[in-house]
Amino acid sequence: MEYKVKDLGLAETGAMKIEWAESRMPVLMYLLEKYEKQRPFEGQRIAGCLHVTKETAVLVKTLARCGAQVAWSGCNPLSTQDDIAAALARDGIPIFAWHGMSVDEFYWAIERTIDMKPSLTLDDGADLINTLHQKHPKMAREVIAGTEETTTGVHRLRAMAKAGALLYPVVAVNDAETKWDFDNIYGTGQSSIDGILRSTSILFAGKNFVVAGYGHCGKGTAIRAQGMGAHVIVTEVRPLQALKAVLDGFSVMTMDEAVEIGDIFITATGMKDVIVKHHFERMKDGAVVCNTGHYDCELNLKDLKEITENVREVRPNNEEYSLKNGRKIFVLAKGRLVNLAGAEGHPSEVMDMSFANQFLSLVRCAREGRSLSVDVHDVPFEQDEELALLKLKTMKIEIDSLSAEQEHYRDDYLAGT
Ligand code: RBV
Repeated sequence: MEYKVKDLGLAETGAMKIEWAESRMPVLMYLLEKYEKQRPFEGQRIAGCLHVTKETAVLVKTLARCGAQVAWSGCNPLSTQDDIAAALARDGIPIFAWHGMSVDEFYWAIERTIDMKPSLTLDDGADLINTLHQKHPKMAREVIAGTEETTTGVHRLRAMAKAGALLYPVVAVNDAETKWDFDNIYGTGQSSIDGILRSTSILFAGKNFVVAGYGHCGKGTAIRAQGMGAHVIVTEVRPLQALKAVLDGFSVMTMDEAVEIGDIFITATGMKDVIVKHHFERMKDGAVVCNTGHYDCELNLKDLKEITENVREVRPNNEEYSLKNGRKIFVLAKGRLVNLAGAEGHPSEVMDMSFANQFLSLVRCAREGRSLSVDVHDVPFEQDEELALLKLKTMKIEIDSLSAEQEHYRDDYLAGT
């Protein structure tokens, strides 16, 4: 079997972490038990491109135990946990991922997973789908269907579908309520703070914490920073989101204003050039800057380098930029996802729901993929409800249900007052 990881000797540490994650992912474990005998992926070749974390490893092992032949690469050059990659390689998964790979190596790794001629794909950020479409269109036409994990990827795939460029159907796992209303808010919120703390050990209380973008990820990060006593400032371009941030109790202003007072900056927009040269130039001495959006283009680090005299790594994932104006700015995780590069990504409990959605969506792709139109499809509402109920059950929380009489009342338009 072919694989490429940093050090196979790390496998035992990785295996222990995977076991830990399994114990906190009861919904996915329930689905494994339910589907293992049915083997819904018998004969399927699943290529995956998603952060190599302990939670992802649980998903990969679940797919393999349900009959799939799986090949894997990471979806970000800095997010692979080398001990997890080693554990998967030791378990016989063809995995091509290591922390700190170059962009060329990143695409090389994707190509190695494409070597298996996948029948199903799993993406986080659409890089695998994109590579298949650009470099191997003939093979792409033969893929039954795929899934997409994140907001940025779904945006790109919808644009591809609109332009008529999409060659096989894709399920937008990100848009399931049991994914984005939890993973994107509480997962990103906690793991981004985690990444900032591990790379700085900074005090949050009393700091001006600037969040660019008030989507689900920005909101999650804002509420968690506020909970730690920071004064949260939000910057936005969308009037509705800005208004929501105001009524949630945050200060809203332009980035031009925020740069003068911010102590910590985090971008969560999915857009490029959110913080550029004229912003960096006016930041306070000692400002900490990072990103939690999918790609590393939100902070324009090329701009920052142009006004910098010297760069040195002062702690893991923390680079000090000494500016020509005499101030210092600290950039975390080279502007890549601070929660995955600087910490371990979202906690297992929340990935349980995201990856249960991935699993059920892939089962759907394997069974019905050929009859899906070539488009971006939503996760069915029934799947969301089933997973929410399962999650509540594993938490030993019971809820009420409506009586037949109450159901009738809801739909009775003649009821009056
Ligand atoms: N993400 N995965 C993890 N612990 O495996 N953490 C975050 C993990 C995913 C998350 O679902 C999000 O949509 C995506 O990373 C962004 O690339």
